[in-house]
Amino acid sequence: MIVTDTADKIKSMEIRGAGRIARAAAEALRDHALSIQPPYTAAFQQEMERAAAILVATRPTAVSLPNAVHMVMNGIGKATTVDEARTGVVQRAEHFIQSSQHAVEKIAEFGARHIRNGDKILTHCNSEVALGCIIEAHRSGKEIEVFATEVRPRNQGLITIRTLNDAGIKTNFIVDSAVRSFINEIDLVVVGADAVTVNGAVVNKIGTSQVAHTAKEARVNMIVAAETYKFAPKTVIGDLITIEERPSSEVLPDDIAKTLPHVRVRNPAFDVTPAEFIDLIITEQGAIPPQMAYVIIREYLGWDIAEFH
Ligand code: RI2
Repeated sequence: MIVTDTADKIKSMEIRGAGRIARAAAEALRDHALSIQPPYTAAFQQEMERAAAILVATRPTAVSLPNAVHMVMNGIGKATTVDEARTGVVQRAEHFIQSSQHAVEKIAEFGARHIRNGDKILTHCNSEVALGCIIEAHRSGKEIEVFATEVRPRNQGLITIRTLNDAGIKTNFIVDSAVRSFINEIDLVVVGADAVTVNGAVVNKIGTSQVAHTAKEARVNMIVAAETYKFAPKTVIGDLITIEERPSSEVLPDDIAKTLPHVRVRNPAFDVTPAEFIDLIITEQGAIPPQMAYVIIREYLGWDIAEFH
């Protein structure tokens, strides 16, 4: 079944990156809506809610995932027939996928303008929007050089350096712990986001906050590329972002771990960078200071506080 298949791929990180998992979930809901034949609207809704719950449960941190699912499920609205409900879901899913792709392009365009000719840019992890900004700057003729971290334990830095290499961008590949050694060569840090909270804190791949601290100490600006659907509506009512802790085997092979009974491997996949470490967040609606996250949540995500009760 398409939903469990997509859910498994998101869980195993075969599909990864906050934007990509959101689009994959929208696609899975659309295809599921088209494949089921429930006898009445309530049964359709129930089955779609079951599928939505499976998708949302895959990875807890990237808020793009529940935001996308919420937007698609809103398509059922007040439908009175199964056909109407199905059409609503399909239309919302298509709309989300298209507007997500459009947002990635817009952010690349805006973000590239923050990159100057001759800049050396540091990026951490593999973010399609952060890379979009860097590649667009290169395409527009700016001579730039990138430092990309390895990103233990899943080594997403490898995907980043392949993409940069394919784009013909001069790139340095460094281990995560070498950031401080190179920070004085860096002009700008550009990263993505899995979630942005109402106070402008950015949740992103583990190590991002260390990069941010290092950059601040060296007076290097850090910008975050994040579509509006990466902003977390429920942080307005006090919800916290759950930081996913992934299997210990990603850090230390099980055969070694079992010889070390007193050692517990910790593997949080994300960390939190407070707003004061971030110069700007670039969204498809333009750049905002992180402290303005609330405006994005209220104006662009369309969440009504009443929905939370
Ligand atoms: P885009 C990724 O999470 C990284 O933390 C990356 O910075 C973030 O999602 C945003 O990625 P993971 O799936 O949406 O690698 O910008 O755990 O591609």
